This record gives sequence, C-alpha cells and structure tokens, in this order.
Amino acid sequence: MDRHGPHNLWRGAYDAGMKKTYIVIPAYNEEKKIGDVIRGLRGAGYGNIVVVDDGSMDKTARVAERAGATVLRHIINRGQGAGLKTGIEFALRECADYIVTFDADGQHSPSSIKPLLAALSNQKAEVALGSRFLTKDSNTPFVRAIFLRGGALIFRLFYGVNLTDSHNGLRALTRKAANSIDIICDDMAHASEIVEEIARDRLKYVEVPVTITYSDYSKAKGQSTLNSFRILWRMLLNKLLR
Ligand SMILES: Nc1nc2c(ncn2[C@@H]2O[C@H](COP(=O)(O)OP(=O)(O)O)[C@@H](O)[C@H]2O)c(=O)[nH]1
Ligand SMILES: [Mg+2]
Repeated sequence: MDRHGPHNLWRGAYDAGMKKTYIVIPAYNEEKKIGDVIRGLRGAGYGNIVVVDDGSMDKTARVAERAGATVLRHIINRGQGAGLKTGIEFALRECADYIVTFDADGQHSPSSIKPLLAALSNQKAEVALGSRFLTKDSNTPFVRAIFLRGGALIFRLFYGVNLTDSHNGLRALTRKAANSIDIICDDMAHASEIVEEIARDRLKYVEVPVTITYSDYSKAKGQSTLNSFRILWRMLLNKLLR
C-alpha cells in the first residue's frame, strides 16, 4: 500500500459534537464518477476523505487525489472488503471518532451521512447501517431486492440481528465498533462479517433510511445477480457448516 494526497490540507468540518469523522471509499475503476463523489462530499463539509484504490486499471487514484482525497493504493485488486479494511485501519490511525463507509460509484448521497452520524450520537449506537428499504421511493431492481431481503432474513434467523437491508455500503461506525470489527473476507462478503461482529460483541446497532440511486452506470458496473447469489449462498454455508 502506498499513500498520497493532501489529507492534511483541509480538515473538513462535520460537527457531530466536534467528533472527527472520516469517510472511507473503496474504489475499483471508478475514474468516471469518483471526482464528483469527492467534490459532493467536500461540498457537504466532509474533509477527511480516504479513497482506497484497489489496483484500478484506470485513473481512479489520480482523479481522487486531484479532487482532494487521501488516496491509499493496493498494487493488485483484492476486493471491496480488503479496501474497506485498509481505509478503516488508516482512519483509526488518524484518530477518527466516527468512520463512514461510502461507495465511489455515485449511488450514495452525502446528505445521508448526517442522519447516520446523528443515530450514533443521539441513540448511543455503535453502528448505524443504511437501509434502502426504509425509504418510500426505493427504486431497487426487483431481483436485487429479493437477494438483499433474503440476506436480511438470514441475519435475523442465524444472528438475531434485525435488519431490512443486508448489503448496504453506506454505514457509520464509532471508533469502538471499527476497532472490534475485523474484516477478514477480502471480497463482498464483508457485510455479513460486520453483522457477525455486531452479534458477537453485542454492539448496539440502528438502521437509518438512505436513498441508493440506481443509474445505468451503477447497474452496468455493479454486482451481478450471479454474484449476489454467491454471496447469499456463502452466508448460508458459512453458518450451516460451522
Ligand atoms: N476496493 C475495492 N472496491 C471495489 C471493488 N469492486 C467494487 N468496489 C467498490 O465498492 C463499491 C460498491 O461496488 P459495486 O460493484 O457498485 O457494488 P453494488 O453497488 O453492491 O452493486 C464501489 O465504490 C466500487 O468501486 C474491488 O474489487 N475493490
Ligand atoms: Mg454500486
């Protein structure tokens, strides 16, 4: 991993009781969107933005750096879970109080962050998880919705964690939660690891309505139905074979 970027130049000013908030963005081949995503976050007042460029073959790192993020790089592509782990470890070393995970492809909105952080501070939660199914205007494609709901059912049955959305990359963690959540799976299965840790360490969690935007870009580039099926299947096998 190497590290570039002007992360010390502009410490942004989200004031959740003067807590230091870091936004961690795992990114893979997102040169088309990452610049706007970072500018949107900075415009909303978030200055501590860490992009983990996971061996992208395009200009993701350069575009992110120019837009004002700190960029960490994996020299090979390891997967979204590995990207999150690298970014979270960095934010902890920088003494973050709160860590928000955010996607690089424009599906997440900066305006969702404030309610997530408010849930941590007002409800004394350790983990605030975004849910696309708590908003009225969810435009989630039908098949994707079935897999996400299926995942949530598995979490409820096997871990006793009650969620409506099982794989939402938009979430906020306190420092304590980020320290205790150990992401081992490099790939997309990290969402179930987070839920396992919530159950094991009895971390207080809340779900917060967030809007996930589906564009032609995000649908073409995002996870396939086959991959959603694989993740769901692995969640079941992990639990049943243990
Ligand atoms: N670090 C890393 N990030 C990835 C990888 N694949 C996707 N991402 C990022 O993870 C986020 C969500 O990925 P995406 O494929 O859009 O998943 P979906 O929204 O669930 O369909 C985006 O910010 C991607 O750029 C990867 O291999 N490594
Ligand atoms: Mg996406």
